Amino acid sequence: MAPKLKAQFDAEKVLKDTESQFEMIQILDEDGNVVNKDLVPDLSDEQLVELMERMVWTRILDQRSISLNRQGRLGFYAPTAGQEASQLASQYALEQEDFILPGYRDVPQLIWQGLPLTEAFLFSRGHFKGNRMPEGVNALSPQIIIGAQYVQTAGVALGLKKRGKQAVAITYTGDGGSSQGDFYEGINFASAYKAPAIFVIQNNNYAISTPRSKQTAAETLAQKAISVGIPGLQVDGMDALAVYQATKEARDRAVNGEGPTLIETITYRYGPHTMAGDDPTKYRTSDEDSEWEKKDPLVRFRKYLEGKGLWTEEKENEVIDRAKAEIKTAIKEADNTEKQKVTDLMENMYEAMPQHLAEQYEIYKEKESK
Ligand SMILES: Cc1ncc(C[n+]2csc(CCOP(=O)(O)OP(=O)(O)O)c2C)c(N)n1
Repeated sequence: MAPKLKAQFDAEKVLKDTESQFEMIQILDEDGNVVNKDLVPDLSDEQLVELMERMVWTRILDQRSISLNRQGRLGFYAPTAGQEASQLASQYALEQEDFILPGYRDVPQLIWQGLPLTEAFLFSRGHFKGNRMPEGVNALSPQIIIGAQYVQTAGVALGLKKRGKQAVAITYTGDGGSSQGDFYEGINFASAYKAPAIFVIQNNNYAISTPRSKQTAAETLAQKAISVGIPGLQVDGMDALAVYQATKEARDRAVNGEGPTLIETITYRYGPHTMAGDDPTKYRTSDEDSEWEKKDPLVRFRKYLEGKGLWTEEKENEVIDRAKAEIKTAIKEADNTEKQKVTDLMENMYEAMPQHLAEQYEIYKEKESK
């Protein structure tokens, strides 16, 4: 029997009306043409070039990291190619005093916020030195527990508010992460306290092998913001200008005391989920891959900059050579870093060690001194 409310309340219409508010925001189309003039961010030519340089540099880092991983010279690695606009244009909208709470794929944002590359490689190897942020880099280590960083971000953002800082906490999860309990708890808590937080969902269409279509019945992930009373934006995550502008506006709202924003970036990872062994050909078709490659963030931004006379092949090659040289130096430095000892692990885990570990600590200290 149809619900009695039906006559008064057209559930399908309410749903459709709601969802229609979350259409994907785009500024540059796939050919680098401006399709939304009113939204073009206020960035100087130098800033546009800098953002492109960072994307090119990071694409090279991804290629080299995959190869170093295959040679057994890196540890954990989650590929980033395809997600450069989503990751780097959002980071570009931040200030140095802002806090980043990244997921395991978000090492590039940390690097551009100031984490030295050597340390990023040490993080990949599980070394404690790769899990310590340098002075002046406000960030936590990449989170492995899916969604946990959303709850932590609500707390960090509330802390910033209570201390009267003009700063925000930004966090990233994936489409899979948006199904976790922590996701909802984080956005709800931050909204209730109007904490200066930016919650990014990088929707790269897959949570390992699980497609986005199996994740939720919701038409968009951005619309989840409605349930906690904050704005949600769905943005073309292959469009650096759109990602930058959305994050910039979210940051402005947050520091003005208007509370958090949820941003869903529509993106794609070209590589496997991680280098630990999943095979994307088992869950994606090559046609799907090529459709996304046409949307590539670097290709589109390059065309835009070339149209403005700001980018050349020569310039791109310079960045590629610089990236390769810097990566070579950093991996050597990582190789030359003293190996992690058991006592390092214990010292970095506890402020005050429990008695049974304190005893073991002495035993290891003795062994390591030989
Ligand atoms: C709480 C928790 N459950 C399960 C896992 C195992 N796991 C690691 S990555 C992953 C998929 C995450 O997908 P998504 O959030 O879409 O992020 P993406 O890796 O695509 O960026 C899962 C289930 C985990 N790390 N933490």
